[in-house]
This record gives sequence, C-alpha cells and structure tokens, in this order.
Amino acid sequence: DGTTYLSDYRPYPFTLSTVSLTFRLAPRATRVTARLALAPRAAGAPLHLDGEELKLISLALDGAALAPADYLLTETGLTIHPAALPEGPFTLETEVEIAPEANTALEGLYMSKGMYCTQCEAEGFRKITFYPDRPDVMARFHVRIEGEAPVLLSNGNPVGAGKGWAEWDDPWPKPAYLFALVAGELVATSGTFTTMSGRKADLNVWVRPGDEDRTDYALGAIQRSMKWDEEAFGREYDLDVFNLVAVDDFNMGAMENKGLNIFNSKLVLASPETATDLDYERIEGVIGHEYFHNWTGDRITCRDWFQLCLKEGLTVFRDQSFTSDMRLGAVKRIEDVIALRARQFREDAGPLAHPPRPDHYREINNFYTSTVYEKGAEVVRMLQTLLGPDGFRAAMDLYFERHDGQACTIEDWIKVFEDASGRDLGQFKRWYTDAGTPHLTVTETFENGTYTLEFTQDTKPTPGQAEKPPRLIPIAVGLIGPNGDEVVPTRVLEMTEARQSFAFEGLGAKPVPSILRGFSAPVVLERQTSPAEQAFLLANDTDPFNRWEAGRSLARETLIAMTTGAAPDVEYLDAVGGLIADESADPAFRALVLRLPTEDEIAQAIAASGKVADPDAIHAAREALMQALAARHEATLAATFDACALPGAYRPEAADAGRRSLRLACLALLGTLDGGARAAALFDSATNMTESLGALGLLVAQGKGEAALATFRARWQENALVMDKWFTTQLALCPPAEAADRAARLAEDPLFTWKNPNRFRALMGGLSANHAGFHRADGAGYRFYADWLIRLDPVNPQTAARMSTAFETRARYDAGRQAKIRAELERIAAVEGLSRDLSEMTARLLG
Ligand code: B3K
Ligand code: ZN
Repeated sequence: DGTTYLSDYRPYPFTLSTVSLTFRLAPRATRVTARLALAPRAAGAPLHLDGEELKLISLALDGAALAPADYLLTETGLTIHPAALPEGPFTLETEVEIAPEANTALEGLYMSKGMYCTQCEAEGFRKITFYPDRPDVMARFHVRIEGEAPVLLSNGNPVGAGKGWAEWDDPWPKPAYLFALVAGELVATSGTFTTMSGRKADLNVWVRPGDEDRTDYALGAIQRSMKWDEEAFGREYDLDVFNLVAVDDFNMGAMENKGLNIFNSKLVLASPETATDLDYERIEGVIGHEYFHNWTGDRITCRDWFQLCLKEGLTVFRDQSFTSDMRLGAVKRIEDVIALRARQFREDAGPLAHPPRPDHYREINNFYTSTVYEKGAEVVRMLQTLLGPDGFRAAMDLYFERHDGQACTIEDWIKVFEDASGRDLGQFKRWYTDAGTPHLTVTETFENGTYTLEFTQDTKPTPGQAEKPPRLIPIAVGLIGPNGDEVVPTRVLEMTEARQSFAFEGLGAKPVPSILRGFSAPVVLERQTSPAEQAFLLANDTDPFNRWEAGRSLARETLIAMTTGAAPDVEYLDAVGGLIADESADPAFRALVLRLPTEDEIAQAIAASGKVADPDAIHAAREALMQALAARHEATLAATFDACALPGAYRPEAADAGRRSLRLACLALLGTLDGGARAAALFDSATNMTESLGALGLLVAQGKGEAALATFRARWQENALVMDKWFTTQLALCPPAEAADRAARLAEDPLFTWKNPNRFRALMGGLSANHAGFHRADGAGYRFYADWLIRLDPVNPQTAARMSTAFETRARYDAGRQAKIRAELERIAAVEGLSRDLSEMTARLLG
C-alpha cells in the first residue's frame, strides 16, 4: 500500500562522488542536465534513480545515448538494467524539462512572485532531476545556472559569474535534500563574520526590492548564531559565504540548505512597526535553528528519514539553548513547555501518536511533527540532564569527531553517549522508539525525619504499540521547608522501574516537594496536593519553572472545576495577586503567570481525566476566571499596566519585551471591566506592532473590534505579513459563536489569496485556534474547514495534510461533535484523487 518500513532499509548499491548540474531557467520549460559520477558497490545491481513529473529529454552513459531497451521509465523513476552498466565507474548524463511556474505544491523548483526557488527536503529533488534522492547518498555538487535574473544563487562558494550565468561549487558532500537554487531580482543586506580560527565569511540576507528596510535584525541574528555555536559547541562555519533568502510562498518555516538557507519571509522581515516581540524572538530562534543545522544536519546528516529526529530534535535543542542564552532562560523554558504540551502532548494523546523515531510511513512530509521536533529536543535535554553539562559536551564533541561527513542513525547517536559516559543507555532508547506521554503519579510519606517519594509510571497504549515498558525518567527534585527555605537542593532521581521509591533522610520537618524541576522529563505529573501547597510553591519555589507550574496547575484545576459550576478558587486568586506587583520577579515571568491556560489545554486536561470536554463551558469558565481575577486585583493591574509603559524607541530585547508582555496581560484582564476602553486607547496610540496587534485582539475579544479592524486593514493592506496577522487575530479571538461565519466571510475577501500558505494558515489556523468557535456544536466550523482542505489538496497537498491535524482531538468531545468530525474526515477521505499526504492523514485520523 505504498508504506515504507525502517526494517526495509538497504544501502544504495552505487557510490556517487560528484554531481554536475546545469539549469537553463525558464518559467514553463526549465532544462536541467545532470552528470553523475557513479560506481557500483557490487556487480549486478540495477541502477534506480528517483524522478517524478520530469520530461526526459536525453539519457547517456559515458557519452553514448542509451537505447530504450536499456532502461525502464515509470511515474516514480528511471531504472537502468544491470546489463547496460559497466563493471567499474561510469558517468550518467540526463537532461530533463520541468515547469516551475506550474508547480503550486511548492516542492522541487517553483516560482514565488517571479522568483525561482527550491524546496527539496524531504523528497523534492526528484522533481528536479533523476537522482538517488535519499539522504545516505552524499556527493559533491557543482552547479551552473543560466537565466535572466540578476541574482543566481546555489550552495557552497561562488566560483564564477557573468551576464546571464553563475557557477557554484560546494566542497562538502551532501545529500540532495540540501540542494538549493534561487534566482530572481533580489537585494542583499550584507555583513561579515570572522570565525574563531580567523576565516572570514560574507553574509547576505536576500529579499525582494522594497523589503530591505526590514533585514537588519536577521543579519544580526546570523552573526549571533555563528558566535554562539563556536562558544557553546566549538562549531565553526565552513564556507566563504552564507546566503539567506526570504521567500513569500513557502510551505513551512525555513530550510537549512548548505550555505543557502531559504526562509519564509515571515521569519526574516522585521521592523518595530510590522513585527511583534514574538516575531523577533522566533526570527532569531529559527535563524539560529537553520544555521545550527550546518553541523547537526548538513555535516552530519540522517541515514534515512526514520532518523529525522537525529537532526531535528538535536537542532531544536540547540536553538532552544541559544534563545535561552540570548534572552531569559527561565522564561524560555516555560514557553517551550507550554508549546510542548499544546502540540506534542496533544499529538501523543490522539490517533496521530508516533515515536520520535517512527518505523513506518506513507508520506514522510507528514512526520515533520511536534513529536519529532519538540519531543526529540526533550530527549536530548534528558541526555544532558543525565550526563551533566560537561559530560554532555564531551559526548557532543565525540559525535562531531566520529561522524563528521556521515549519514547516521539513532543507534550511532546513542552509542556516542554510551561511549562518552560509560553508561548503558539501552532503556533510555525507548524514548526514541516508544510513543505516548508517560503519566507519573507520586505519593509521599514522612517518618522519623525521612521523607519518601514513591513514583509510578504508566503510558497508555498508542496506535500500533499496546505494551509500554518502563522508561528511564530523570526526575529533578528539590525540597522546601515549611518556612519557605530550600532544605534539599535539586537532585536528579533516575527512575527505571514501573514503581520506585526515593528517600531523603535527616529532615527536621515534613517538606513540600518541588518535583520535575525545569520540566526534567516530558511526562504528565499527577500528584494529590492542596491549593494551599500550590500557592506556597508559587510563592516560594526556587526553581522558576516549578514556581510557574504551581500557578499553572492551580489555574487549570480551578478552571476545570468552574466548567461544572464551581466558583473561582480564592487561594488561586490571592496567589496570583501576590505576584502581579512583585517587583522582584521578572515582568516576563509575571506575564506568564497571569496568562491563563488555553481552552485547548483545559479540554485536553478534562479528556485526560476521562471526562467529556464541553467547549462552550470551557470558554465560559475561562472568561469568568479572567473577570474574577480582574475584579479582585483591579487596582494592582491598572497600576502595573501604567508602570510597564516604556518611553522611548522600541527595542526588541527580552527585557523590554517582557514589560510589554506584562502590560498586555494586565490589559487582557482589565478589558473585562473597562469594556475595552484601555485597549482602544492603546490601539490608537501604539507605535509598535506588539501593542497595536495586542490591543486589536483584545478589542475583538470584547466584540468591539470592527472599527479597529477596518483601520488596521486600511493601513496595512499592502503588507502581506501584517495582513496575515489581521486574518488570524480576528478569527482566533472573536466571540466563538461568530467565528465560523466570520471565517466564511473572510474567505470571500479579495485579500484571501489562498494558494499562499501563510495566508491559508492565517485563516484556517485562526479559526482552529478559536477553540469553542471551531468546535461549534452545529459543526459549521468543521464543515468550512474540511471544504477548504479538499480545495487546497490538489494544489498543495503538504499544507493541506499538515492542517488536517486540527481534527486530531476528536475523541475529547461529546458524541455529537465526534460524529460530525468523523463525517467530515470521511468526506475528505472519499475525494477522488486525494493526495497521498492527505489520505494518509485522514486514514490515521479515522483510526
Ligand atoms: N528541515 C526543514 C524542514 C523540512 C520540511 C519538509 N516537509 C526545516 C527545519 O527543520 O529546519
Ligand atoms: Zn530543523
């Protein structure tokens, strides 16, 4: 049925040393010639080259044309019969024709606003030329581009250029998925970086003319990334030039092509007027991510796509560490855990659950998931926790030394950590091979000065994996005495059994435990505790993550109780009050404490406890809790709102961003009392996008956004990235009852250019982010959403498939909603000619 299995892996029977490519660019008929220097590893194997949607023009072996009887051409590639192949090395030359202008899937060579651009990961290179399109075939690339565009870019170093042509040579062997080509009318913002060994690299941020006033931040982020990787990992840049290109039509965030990173323009372009604080943070983080791939992905790559988390989990871990060092580490950790729970725990709890290293797939593009990326990063973080910072760094050094230039597996990776630490990591490996989020329950006893914690771990079955043997879980624990002093500093307990106890001796009084500090493992911690104890930790824990976590679980629990009619928990209301004005706590941290769990998170928690999630009740509970917080702390909130105003020019630095974040968090609560008056004033006076968009969203949430939405649109209609925000904000935050109708109205807007992935995601993502709106009981949200997936699929299957994950939470809801979602999924699945991408997703979603 077209499924690929890890167990079927076989090495490629040929070696490929060099590739010489020539592109003669034309929108409707680009010619690509490829000369591959091949040699058989063993006699008798046929030569298979992948190739899709290619028109074969010519085919020659060692200069002689091949006869039709020598090869077989199919929809998926070209196979040359063994009898037609020489025993030793040979050169194969192909010429094909492709039509970049007709490529709406944005995979392979395509066009975006007149500019040629490629996206090859995972299997897009086969849409450019016939090639062994698999990551374990690494070759040196030489590229010649002929075309009218003034700027012609490819990987590696420039080795020649003239009017209408340019040549590039990449000295580092690489798999085809890292190939890139860009051609167009582009302008660069340039700088340099001198590496720790004194090698100078030219840096260019390429954008379309008109966008060059929003590139400075990206250039600085490249320089900071290069410096950080030298300091944190001893990794140096290895080419004469580093090019980064911004493109408006892109299926995801960015791509780490060797020496030529290609970015979604939303992750490059920034100015105070057009980008929010969150945009700035993401731009820096993703620029770091793609740059760090130069070593973890490019120099050392993956043997096959099942090993994707080898490069992605590790590189996310690296970019998280980078942001943590550039900004506020504690705040970054909390943000990452919020995102992990919102996306990965959600994925793990539903029909799409899969291990960080899956063992089968139909369409690999469907596995660029939160589990591979974010959980993959958590697994690397646990290795760091288990080995300590120095042990971890030593293992990383060994990894780079041992595997530079290779295509590796998770087994290679684990072996490096075993060799560097002398430990057996066999049990730890389950984190890579087993799906699902372990639930950790804990009970405590205190007797004769000995405090004992007993843990039980349990992981529910996931699709295809019924049995879940215990994993090695690092549990960072500290103990706080009754007076608020820490009596036992952080210690990492290593849990290996299904049930296991750990004792702390010599204590004068029963302590309050701070468990899973820093979120030391990606598990759900379940502990019977009192609101008073959580309030105590929120006030006293020395671990900032657990301090926030105490407030978060209090909020979650009171919200859950409120969905069935309880009043807001007073202990929670008071504990938060103490923090709002606490000048000793960082503003960004206080903002995080003030921000309530999302409705989706509450629904997930309710479902995890075996109950049915009611989207309307959850929405009402959250609104009521915001009102209760505001009513109880109005004066403090108003004073904090005023005190956080920042005079002077906007700066994207973390300290300022934290103050703006706290200011907007106060405003969100105050809006429930002042009818949006403060938000309206802020919207009128704002000089940066963070406050402008924040205020707009709050007005929309109050049902008072229409005038501001019109003003905003009139001002920004020429700026696509800002208009994306306009679409998303009004859908995500409008009163739920109107979300589906608003979405339908917006889909008629001439600005809804749905073939652009950013715009499509802005509208559909805005709707699905409106939890109660998307899950409107009559199914209008589901129907609208499914209609558009069906419409997008033939145009851009990758993005359609990705967006279908909005339906992964079906099982949380009542029978009526479940049936409506199922019906929509069945309707999609029945579409004739549905893509492999979306049909795999609907099949898994239907279970
Ligand atoms: N490696 C790319 C993702 C490619 C996605 C292909 N569907 C970006 C990144 O993770 O850095
Ligand atoms: Zn990546």
